[in-house]
Amino acid sequence: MLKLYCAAGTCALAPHIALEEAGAPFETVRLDLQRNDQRKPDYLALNPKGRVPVLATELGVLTETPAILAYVGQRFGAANLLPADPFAFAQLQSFNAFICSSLHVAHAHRTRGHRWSDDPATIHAMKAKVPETVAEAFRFIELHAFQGPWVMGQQYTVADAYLYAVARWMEGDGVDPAQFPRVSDHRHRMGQRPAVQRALATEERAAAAP
Ligand SMILES: N[C@@H](CCC(=O)N[C@@H](CS)C(=O)NCC(=O)O)C(=O)O
Repeated sequence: MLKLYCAAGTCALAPHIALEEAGAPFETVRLDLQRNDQRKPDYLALNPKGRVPVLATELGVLTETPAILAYVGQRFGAANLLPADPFAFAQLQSFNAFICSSLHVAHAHRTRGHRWSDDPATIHAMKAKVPETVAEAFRFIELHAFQGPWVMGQQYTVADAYLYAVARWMEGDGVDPAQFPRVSDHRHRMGQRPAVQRALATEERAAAAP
C-alpha cells in the first residue's frame, strides 16, 4: 500500500489531500519536525534530503511535491485530477513548480534561514523580508496564474490541493489574506471539501497523539 510520510502544517498536506480526493488506498506516517524526525537515520535512509513529503510506492520512493502530485493524478486517473490536454498539463506543472521553487522557498526564509547563512543578522534580515516576498508570490497567483473557480479553471486538479496547503501559511508568514480575495475564496471552498476535511482530521489526530 502507498505510504505518505508527512508532518502537520507542511506542504505534505497537498499530496495528502490529492490521495484522499483520488480515493487511493494509502496510509500516513507522521513525522514531528520539532523533534527533528526528518534527520533521524531511518528517515534519511528513505529520503536523504531530510524533508517531507515522501510517497513510498511499490516501485520506490518519490520526493518533491509537484512530482508526487503528478504521480497521484496519473496513477488514479479515474479521479480526473489532471488536465488531459498536454498544454493544460504543462500549465499545471508550471503552477506547481512556481509554488515549489518560489513561494515555498520564500516561506522557508522565516524559520529555515540557517540553510542560506550562518550570520544571525543575515538570518534576521531574511526573516524580515518574508511578509513581502510571500505576498509577492501570492500576488502573482491572484492576478496571473489562478484561472478560477479552480486553479486550472473549471476542472478541480491536484494544483488546488497544493495552493490550499500553502495558502494556510499566509497568517504565520505575516501576510494578510484579505489582499488576495480570489485565493481566500478558494481557500474557503477548499475547506468545505470532504477530502480536505479528512486529511486535516488525520493531521490533527496524529499531532494530538503522544
Ligand atoms: N521541494 C520540496 C520541499 C520539501 C520541504 O522543504 N518540506 C519541509 C516541510 S514544508 C520540510 O520537510 N522541512 C524540514 C526541514 O527543513 O528540516 C517539496 O516540494 O517537496
